[in-house]
Amino acid sequence: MKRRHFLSATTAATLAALSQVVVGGEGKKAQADAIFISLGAKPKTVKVLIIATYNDANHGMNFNGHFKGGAVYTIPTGWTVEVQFKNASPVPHSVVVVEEEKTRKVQVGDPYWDGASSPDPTVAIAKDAQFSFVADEAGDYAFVCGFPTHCLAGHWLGLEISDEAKAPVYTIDGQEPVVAK
Ligand SMILES: [Cu+2]
Repeated sequence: MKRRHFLSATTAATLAALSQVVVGGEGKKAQADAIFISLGAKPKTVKVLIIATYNDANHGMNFNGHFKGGAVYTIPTGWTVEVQFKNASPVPHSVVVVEEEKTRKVQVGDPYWDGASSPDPTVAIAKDAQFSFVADEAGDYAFVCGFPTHCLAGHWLGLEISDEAKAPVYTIDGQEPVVAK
C-alpha cells in the first residue's frame, strides 16, 4: 500500500520559504543547484542530474552532495523524468527509483517503473548512464544507490510524485526550492 503525501506543493514551498528566512543567505547556492533539475525539450518532461560522490559528505555515499533524503525532487504526476547519472568515484555506485519505504531495507529491489535505474544497479560499474520513465503514479519515492548496503547507509535522495505540484522543483533541506527552467 502506497503512502500518499498530504502536503500540497504550495504548502511545501511555503514551509521551505519559511526555513529559508530562518537559515538565510542560501539563495546563491540554490542558483548553483539549478544544474540538478531542468525542463526537457518536450512538454511535461524534466531532466534530473544525479551525481554520485559529488563531494565527501556521508563518506562519499551521496548524490549531488546530499544523503538520507536531504534533497528532494518534486515532480508533477504524469511527467516524463529523464535521468542523467554520473559516478566520478572509483567506488561502485548506481541509481534506482524505488518507493521511499524501501530505503529502510537491506535490498532495495527492482525499480518501481520498468527501466528506472542505471544498468545492473547492484553491480554498479556504470560511470555515466541515462534512462527515463513516466511518473504516472503519485506517491513518495526515492532515488537510491543500488550497490549493496549503500542505501541503508544513507545513499538516497527523495522523489515526490505529486498531483498538486504545478512544476518540477528540487528542494534541499532548509533552502529555497529550485524550480526547473
Ligand atoms: Cu552508492
